[in-house]
Amino acid sequence: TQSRAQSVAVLGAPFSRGQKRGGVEHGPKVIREAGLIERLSGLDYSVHDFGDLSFQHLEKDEPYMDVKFPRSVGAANKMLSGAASRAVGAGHTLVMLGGDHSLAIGSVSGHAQQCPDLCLIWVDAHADINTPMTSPSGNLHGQPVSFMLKELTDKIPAIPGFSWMKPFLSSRDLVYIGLRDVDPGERNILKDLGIQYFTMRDIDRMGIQRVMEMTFDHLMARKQRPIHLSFDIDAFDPSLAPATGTPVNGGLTYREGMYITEEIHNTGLLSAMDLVEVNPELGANREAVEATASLAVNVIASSLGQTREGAHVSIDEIPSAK
Ligand code: B3U
Ligand code: MN
Ligand code: MN
Repeated sequence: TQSRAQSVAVLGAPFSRGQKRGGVEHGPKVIREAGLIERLSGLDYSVHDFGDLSFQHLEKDEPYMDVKFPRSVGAANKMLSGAASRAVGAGHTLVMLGGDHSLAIGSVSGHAQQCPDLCLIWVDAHADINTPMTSPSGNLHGQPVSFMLKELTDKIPAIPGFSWMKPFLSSRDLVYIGLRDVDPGERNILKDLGIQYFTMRDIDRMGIQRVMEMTFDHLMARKQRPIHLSFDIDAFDPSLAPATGTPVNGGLTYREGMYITEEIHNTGLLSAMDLVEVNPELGANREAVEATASLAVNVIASSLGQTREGAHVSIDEIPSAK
């Protein structure tokens, strides 16, 4: 039996208030302009483009403790969570285009409403697991995972805008790949909760093949379950993905990125994914922006079954020479 859904829902989330740099709200637009819909249609999916959510702009949204734009981030994610849940519930594989990474709160929680046993693969230079108390910046794009984890329930203060959600994920159902910029408080949480993570150093040591094997061993040990892939474009080396808010040297190569996503596709279990933090206002020039956006399209296409081996269309035999 083939568990792969034959239809994909694309949902744009033009939102940037999880961090302080403008421009990341234009991510969905440039990723579409790089040919996303055509590429997915070419992979034989029926593609349902749900367009972009329109988030309401709150004039007044004062910080709560150090947390910036709590009501805006909370409301955007509430809306996204509902839309994600409906898309997955309708049988689509969801592709959410960000926007900043605070949006994972909505997409993963909406996905989890339909698939309570999902697991989460977080590909990122950063762990995004600060709590409002450990965050050095107050930016919510550095905190989404902490809001999801049941084990952190009593470490998260009641933030305005977040009363609609409660933690839904166990720390054992999460794996990180690509980490290289982790705050001290975040490292404590990772160690404390025994979260499985692979830094760039681990990839250097073991190779990406072993890392992916260990990822699936960890997540699927007891049973197969739906995968949510949350892919931050800054996981890649800045030479490949320059148009992003917080680039960190020493990132994934193109081939490592393609291997990760091919392996995820090959499980047949991918149920929803995010592609976040493409910021067209931060590329040095048009080429830099286009390279980043087209890399995003390649990540999504590869996650959904585009292979470097070529597609297996059913032809009966190799055409003979006349
Ligand atoms: N860990 C830092 C920096 C950061 C997190 N995510 C991104 N940057 N993209 C923080 O602000 O929490
Ligand atoms: Mn991130
Ligand atoms: Mn990041």
